[in-house]
Amino acid sequence: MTKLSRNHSIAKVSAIPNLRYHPSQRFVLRRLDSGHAADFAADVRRGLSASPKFLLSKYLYDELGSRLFAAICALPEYYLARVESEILAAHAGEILGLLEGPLRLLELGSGDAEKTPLLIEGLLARQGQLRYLPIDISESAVEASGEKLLLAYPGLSITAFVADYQEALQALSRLIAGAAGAAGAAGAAGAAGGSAERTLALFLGTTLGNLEPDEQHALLGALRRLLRPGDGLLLGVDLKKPASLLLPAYDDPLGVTAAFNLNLLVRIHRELGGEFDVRRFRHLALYDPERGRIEMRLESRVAQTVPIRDLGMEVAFAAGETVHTESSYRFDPDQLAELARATGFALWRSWTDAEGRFGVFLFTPF
Ligand code: AVI
Repeated sequence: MTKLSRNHSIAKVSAIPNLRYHPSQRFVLRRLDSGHAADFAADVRRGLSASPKFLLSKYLYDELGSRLFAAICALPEYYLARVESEILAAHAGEILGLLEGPLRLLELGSGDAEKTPLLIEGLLARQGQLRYLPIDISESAVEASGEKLLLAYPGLSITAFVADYQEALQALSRLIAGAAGAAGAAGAAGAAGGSAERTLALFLGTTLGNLEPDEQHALLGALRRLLRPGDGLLLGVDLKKPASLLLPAYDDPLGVTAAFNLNLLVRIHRELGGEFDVRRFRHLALYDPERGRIEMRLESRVAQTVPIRDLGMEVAFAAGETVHTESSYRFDPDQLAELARATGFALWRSWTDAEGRFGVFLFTPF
């Protein structure tokens, strides 16, 4: 497949900041996180001043981080991506058959959208045209996956949101309700709107697990406010299992996950002038059985002080001190159904692999 040249694929609309469109009008990209650089600086300051130290996991996904995550998904140890794809490939027809059409496809945390074609193809076969609304924090991933999908599927049009989920869902609900502001509303609302369409929302890859429980609740609540009875929410989550089966997926022998984690320090170096020597830190993956979550941390190998120029601060690390960089919660099916019920969703149907490692759950609003 030929790749569209970056310069020709998406043009900047100078009058409308943060809105870009594909010349064919099939790709609208809205970047909502206008305060992103300031947020990153403030969040790094807050996290590295705290005790214990932390960095928010959403910052793992700069351009290199997104590519490293795609590489993680190709690792044999990271069974999650493979098993979820197998479940979707086996049951996409059944999943789509439960929903009455025409549908638009909303995807939270779309990333490289590797698994989305499993549903896009079934929907295009059924309805000829499809509106796809991906939301992701990584602009490079949304751009690259959008270009690839547009080339592969002429019946597809895309309105992409580069934003936090909550921010994007608010913008989407305004568009869907037809209450979009003037800027860019015509193109984007056209791609999102259409009251006859139902919505199938995807939240795959166990990305829900990267949120804390209160954030999971808030996000599902925001999604519920956007969806109507008859719409669907397809959630893919990794199921609880012994640490011995989980940990290799988060500490692979090639060191790809370590690079993904350490890249956060590289990003602070590049964007904020943080003088980190990444060789003085190491990647850790731990399982907390009480909370049912994997934690990624960065451990300082030595006692050291690291200046961060743009923040005008120096961060002292003790030898062995760790910085929390990600939580990845596991789910059990009853707990997930309860969370969904508490936010206004009823379980419609669910599928797992033969070994019960991963679950795909279809919910509908009640
Ligand atoms: C994106 N997210 C669901 C991944 C996970 O498994 O929690 C991120 C990841 N972290 C380490 N490896 C993969």
